[in-house]
Amino acid sequence: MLKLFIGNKNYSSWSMRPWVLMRQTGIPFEEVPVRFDSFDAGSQFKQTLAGLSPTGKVPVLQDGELIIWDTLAIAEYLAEAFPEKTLWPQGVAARARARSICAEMHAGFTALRSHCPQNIEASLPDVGALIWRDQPAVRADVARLMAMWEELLAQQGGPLLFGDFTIADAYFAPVCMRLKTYALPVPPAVADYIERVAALPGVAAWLAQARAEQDFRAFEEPYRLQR
Ligand SMILES: N[C@@H](CCC(=O)N[C@@H](CS)C(=O)NCC(=O)O)C(=O)O
Repeated sequence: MLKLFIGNKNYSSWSMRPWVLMRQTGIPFEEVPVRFDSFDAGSQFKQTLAGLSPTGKVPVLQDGELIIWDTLAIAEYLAEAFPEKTLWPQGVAARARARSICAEMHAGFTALRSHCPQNIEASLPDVGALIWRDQPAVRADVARLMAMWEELLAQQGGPLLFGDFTIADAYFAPVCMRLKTYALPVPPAVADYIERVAALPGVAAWLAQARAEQDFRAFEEPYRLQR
């Protein structure tokens, strides 16, 4: 049985991607939660991952003796291991496009990621309004996302970025949730896409479990003193 090591569901956007991918597509796996205490070398989190992940980060996928770390590598491994699940879109051009936007997400959108950390159970519209007013780099990240999603939804005809659910939607599911948490402005077609993503059974299951965690970690919450 595949084992997926993940962080707190409320906070860990990288963990959310492969978990949603596997849950939504019915790939069986055992989940191993590794609670965030801190990311210091002596933390329980780092000690649990020592000897498992060379980066000391989650997610990590274990398939027998094989360890796969880093979200993109995990997604590619799953796509190869479960070809019948068509995790990437069908068609060479669509696949190349999907890989491009996942790689763009993997390496980019740093302003959005740092100013609007994942916090599924929170609603922070006032914080979002200040960030929107004061952070041009966040506005630029969101503008790029809107252009990307609007173009894909128009070209592919929806309901998801490449029609049916693919790795690309798993990749952007945490971004959808950030846009909701911080109530950042999005055009109607994108707002509808965000709601469709949030309603996917695999995403909805993650959101419900994230809300049930009720585990306040101050170092993950720059904008709140308590839940
Ligand atoms: N590029 C990595 C990033 C993983 C990552 O940053 N995970 C965070 C949790 S969301 C983590 O484990 N952080 C611990 C640390 O920074 O020491 C991936 O795609 O898996």
